[in-house]
Amino acid sequence: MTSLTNTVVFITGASSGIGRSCARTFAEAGAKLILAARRKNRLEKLAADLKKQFNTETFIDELDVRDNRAVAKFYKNLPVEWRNIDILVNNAGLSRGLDKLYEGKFEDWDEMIDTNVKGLLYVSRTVLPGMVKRKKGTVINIGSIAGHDVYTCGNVYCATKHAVDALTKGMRMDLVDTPIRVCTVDPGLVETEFSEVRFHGDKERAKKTYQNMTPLTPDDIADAVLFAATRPPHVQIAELIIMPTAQASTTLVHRTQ
Ligand code: NDP
Ligand code: 8X3
Repeated sequence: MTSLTNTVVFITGASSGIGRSCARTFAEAGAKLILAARRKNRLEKLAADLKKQFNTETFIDELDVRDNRAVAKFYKNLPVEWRNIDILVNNAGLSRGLDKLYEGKFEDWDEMIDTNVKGLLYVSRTVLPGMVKRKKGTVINIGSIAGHDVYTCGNVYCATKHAVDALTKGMRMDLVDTPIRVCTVDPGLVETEFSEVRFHGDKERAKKTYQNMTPLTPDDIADAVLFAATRPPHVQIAELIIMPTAQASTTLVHRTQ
């Protein structure tokens, strides 16, 4: 495993779920962390915990990845010693609603497209030029099995994750003449706040997503992200698809009852 000492890792959506687990996993491996999300209070708590547990250096700030000006400002405000980002984890993302397309809500569609597709683009467009200039860097996009498959009422969310898959492939092509590596980690069911967000805060409905089966934990995904990030420089992990053992596709989940 490549050492992560003095490595700067930028994780979007670090206030919860997979992003927060990635922060902890990279902190334990000795990296320095730039953590962004809209809920800054959560980032402050996480940074304090990581300092205490692993003596991790962090730079945290509030960021809404949907706002391209805010993304540019976030980067511009980074102290100079934090600008040389070695690893970018494009994790910020969400689903909203589970409706038939002809009954979908415009605001749900806008939020998913603006976050999962445009947010990932804005952050990548901001960070990649520095990586290209320094001839060093790894980008890890958090896609989904929903980027390979479509399920009933998943229409727009699945479309955004198909877009992440296409953008990952496009990035890899555009960077093939550089040492920069581009990877996508594509999980199936992971128990996080994802379903609660999808169902607009309906905790009972969210819980049912993971009922009578063992879902992945966010740490399972963070492990895979760390693995991809720590291969020797000539090894590019292009894609990792990870599902719970009880899941075979977006539509086939074995439940014990
Ligand atoms: P969580 O809801 O637990 O975490 C989502 C994170 O994204 C939060 O930290 C949230 O922070 C952040 N986020 C959302 N919108 C924005 C925004 N506009 N700007 C900045 N940050 C934002 O869900 P997960 O951890 O599960 O989701 C992480 C990624 O994993 C997503 O891309 C999701 O699509 C993907 N994924 C999840 C799966 C699952 O089953 N859970 C499976 C496959 C993929 P805040 O609200 O503070 O801004
Ligand atoms: C989240 C996984 O199957 O709920 O991306 O769409 S799924």
